[in-house]
Amino acid sequence: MARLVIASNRTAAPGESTAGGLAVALREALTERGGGLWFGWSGETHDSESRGVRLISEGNIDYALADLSEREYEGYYLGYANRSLWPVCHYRIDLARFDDEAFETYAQVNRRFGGLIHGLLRPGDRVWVHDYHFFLLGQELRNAGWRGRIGFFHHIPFPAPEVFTALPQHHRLARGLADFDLLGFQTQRDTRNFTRYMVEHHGAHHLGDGRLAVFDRTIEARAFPIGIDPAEIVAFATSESGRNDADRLSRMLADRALVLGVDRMDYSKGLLQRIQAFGSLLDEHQDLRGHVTFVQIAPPSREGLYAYQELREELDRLSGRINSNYSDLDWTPIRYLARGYPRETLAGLYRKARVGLVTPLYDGMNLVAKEYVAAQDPEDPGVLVLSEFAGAAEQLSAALIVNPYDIPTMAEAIHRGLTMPLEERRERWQELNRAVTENDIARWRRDFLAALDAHPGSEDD
Ligand code: ADQ
Repeated sequence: MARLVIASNRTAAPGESTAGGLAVALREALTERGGGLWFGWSGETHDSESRGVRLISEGNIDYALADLSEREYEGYYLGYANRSLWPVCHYRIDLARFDDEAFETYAQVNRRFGGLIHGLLRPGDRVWVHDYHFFLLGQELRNAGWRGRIGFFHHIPFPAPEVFTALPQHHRLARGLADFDLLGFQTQRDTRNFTRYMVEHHGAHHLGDGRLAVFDRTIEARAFPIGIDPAEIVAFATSESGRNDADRLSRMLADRALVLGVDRMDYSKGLLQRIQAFGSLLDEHQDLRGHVTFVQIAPPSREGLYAYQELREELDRLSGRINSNYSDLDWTPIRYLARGYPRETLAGLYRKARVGLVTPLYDGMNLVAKEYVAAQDPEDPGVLVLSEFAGAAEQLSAALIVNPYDIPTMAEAIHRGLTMPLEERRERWQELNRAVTENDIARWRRDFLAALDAHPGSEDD
């Protein structure tokens, strides 16, 4: 079997704290293939432009880690990736900054990393590149002389062409993307957006079966919805530490129902609207006051960016206002915890929550929605309230689907979740759990890698 070589901005190398869904998924993909190589940024920055990679091995996985200079970190990571591409892909052109110098640094890092990876490749390797940090990595590998297959998976939304073209450098990005052989997206929605963009702006021709002829190349664009490992989440939720942490929370809640949100602190996650909806629930349903508690877990991320600092301040203000309106001697309506928790703890809390609120304004997939479903007690499951703009809504239609901008309707969905009869909760959960189990993480990586293996391929394969 061909060796798998993965490139993503961060890795799950020993000592890394990035234990999110993506890192777990990619580690499993490598382990299942009998090992392989995983390239990424080490997380270290230096004053000077340091070169080269550090190699570490763990089990059958070799990690190749490269540092960034301070200038690269500013321009590539904080700048173009997270101040231009992230907001545009999440339909927030208003928050995007377009800076040619940041783009040039982004392109330089893709070039430097492309050269480093190329030096590690062997004939016949399958290269799988991840996410918006590396739009130009396929092109740089081609420039360095690599003719083998390269796949790309886009974890975040691919917006409508009318939005993507706001990026002043979108032509260069498109040319770079066309050097991948297979491009994977989370949803049909994203695949359609990308295809329409390539057809309308770059004269791509449909060749059938998701294949496109563009820039003198044949590429394939398809949806591969990412999933989770449901058995692992069940094991976490029922583990001793998962149950202990849920019990600690239960003591604080007394007999009150729990409404739970778990997100990275990001403006795409709809946190302000969600808190407003909970406030509106308390405004409209006096009987719930004192009987329901909303816990929002949201560890800060990308704190070097102004938009994120501002969000944090607004969250503090808004939750503080609702709490000061409604708190009583023995009840605080909103508990907002700005920190991360171990996965066992999160799974234990998911299982405890009567309502799981996953209401992003836009999201590639959203693994929290799937983790919430997997963690439920089949005999007494909670209710998922899910944004129609999360990629997960394409598969999880048995959730209570809401428009996250529609605050009163979201408040009513929370109310419906809190009062839903057991039988309906069970029926909905069974359907949701089937979707989560059928589209699990193993299927995602197998389908993607099988499609990459089946691609007509390139001359050196
Ligand atoms: P994210 O935007 O990070 O990922 P999401 O998929 O919901 O969003 O979460 C990733 C992981 O982080 C989950 O496994 C979750 O358990 C964990 N996590 C979230 N909050 C946490 C907390 N407070 N403490 C500890 N862990 C926490 C991007 C895209 C998504 C896409 C994923 C995977 O934005 O749309 O689903 O990649 O492709």
